[in-house]
Amino acid sequence: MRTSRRWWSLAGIVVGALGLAASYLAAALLHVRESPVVAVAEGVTALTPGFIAEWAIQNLGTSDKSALVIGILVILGLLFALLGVLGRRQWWWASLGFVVLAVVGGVAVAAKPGTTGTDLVPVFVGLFVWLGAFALCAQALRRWEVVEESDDLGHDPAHTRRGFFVLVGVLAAGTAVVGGLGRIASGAREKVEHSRRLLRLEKVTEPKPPAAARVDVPGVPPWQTPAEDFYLIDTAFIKPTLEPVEWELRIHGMVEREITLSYDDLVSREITEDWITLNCVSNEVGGNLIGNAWWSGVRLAGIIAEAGPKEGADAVLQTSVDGWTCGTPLAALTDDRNAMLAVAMNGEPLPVEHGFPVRTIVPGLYGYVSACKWVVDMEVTRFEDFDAYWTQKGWSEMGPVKLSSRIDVPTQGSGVDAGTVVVAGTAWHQNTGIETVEVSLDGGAWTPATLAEVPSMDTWVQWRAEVDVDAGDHSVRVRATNRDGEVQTGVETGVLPDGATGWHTVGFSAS
Ligand SMILES: Nc1nc2c(c(=O)[nH]1)N[C@H]1C(S)=C(S)[C@@H](COP(=O)(O)O)O[C@H]1N2
Ligand SMILES: [Mo]
Repeated sequence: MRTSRRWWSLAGIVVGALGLAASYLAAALLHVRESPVVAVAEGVTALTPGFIAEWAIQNLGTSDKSALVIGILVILGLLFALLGVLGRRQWWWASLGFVVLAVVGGVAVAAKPGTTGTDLVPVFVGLFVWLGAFALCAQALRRWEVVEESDDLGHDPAHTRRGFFVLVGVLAAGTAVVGGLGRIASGAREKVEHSRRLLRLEKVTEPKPPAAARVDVPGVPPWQTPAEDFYLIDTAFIKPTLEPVEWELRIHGMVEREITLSYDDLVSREITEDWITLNCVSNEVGGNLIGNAWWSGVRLAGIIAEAGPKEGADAVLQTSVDGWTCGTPLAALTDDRNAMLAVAMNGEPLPVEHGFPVRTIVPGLYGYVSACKWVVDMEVTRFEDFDAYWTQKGWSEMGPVKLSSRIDVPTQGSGVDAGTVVVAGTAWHQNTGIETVEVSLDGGAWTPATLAEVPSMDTWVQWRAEVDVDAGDHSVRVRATNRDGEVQTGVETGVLPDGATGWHTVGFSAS
């Protein structure tokens, strides 16, 4: 005897709901803009003929969107029940059905502009849960069937039946918990995004990237990096959601006077603004863990002077609200470079993932020793007295940015027309500045590139050069010289412990 359809469809529904909840939680935690169900809803809207959409808006008013999501959930519920029943014949029919649903969700997510691989993670999480949980249910139901069929008195049918219901109960409870967590995670995020939108930072000005800072070569990234394209590196699985009214920075340790700053205290101070390029120590030669933005904030030199560092202090141990730490040389925060507590990036309050409401920015230091996001604590101390997050994992205590350069055009492995080829890219040595950039074709003589004009020594510098090539395979490499006359080393080292070195080399072929 087969276990009844009813129980298989129940299994389908429970498993389906759990997968949706898991995917919702994953989307909330990863701050994916398009959770799969919402993406499907939007896809349906986009594909809906205008008159139907119009009808929905007229009749359902502003609740048309939730009506659509609810409608999709109801349809999904029916589909899940159907998949459960299909699974009764062949378990893999159900699995195939779940895969098809995941593909629909994945396509809807991928169809949205600007999606990245991360946006698809919730789809995979959901599918993984569907397949795993359905396999468990199918196994429990089969065991029940086998026991009912056999006359073996050693097995108690009531017992195996209970096994299935316990499993269903556990999965349903799991759905409630996972869905609730997703609700909390997305709620906190929505709340902080809302506060962020409402913030008016009156003294913060719009970025005006100088036209002369660009070389006009297609394929070279913009000189000003838009916030949404700015590389993201942190250890936070769940990005902290810190309201400006909750934010407080305590400056203590080896100081004459402890200081505690509120957000209002901070933004009522004099604002400093600057173009500063930030990069990661883990950036490989030629890599893209680097970006340039217009940062607005308050200079740390003044704030630290108010606290009055004591004799012997040489470091500031910074801690973020989620417990990440970094050790910054005290001198870099108090000398005349524009080290700041930044509140805005490219003229807007910091994006949540870039440290809202306040982060540190220090020109000339890699992010891991300076650019603390969601910063809430600064202890003036000595390097010998602490280990920070990355230094205890083998990275160097000091992290000054290394003189570097990168070729963006032509790209590795590309094909170009023989003759004159434009080579272009960027070079950087924040807090020192770039003096010259040179390229070398096929290991030949170094020839100077033309540099675009930058407003300060703290940003990357775009450059372009021309080389003449015959048909065939070629390679071009780049090196920079800084304003102190130091020439970028060609010695190749990896990113550990204090940043990669070597000349970026690109192979291309001309025909
Ligand atoms: N709170 C916190 N701040 C942090 C990090 C982190 O993991 N947690 N990573 C640092 C590193 S290694 C870098 S390179 C920069 C990256 O800043 P971004 O993500 O805004 O580009 O942030 C720094 N600040
Ligand atoms: Mo980094």
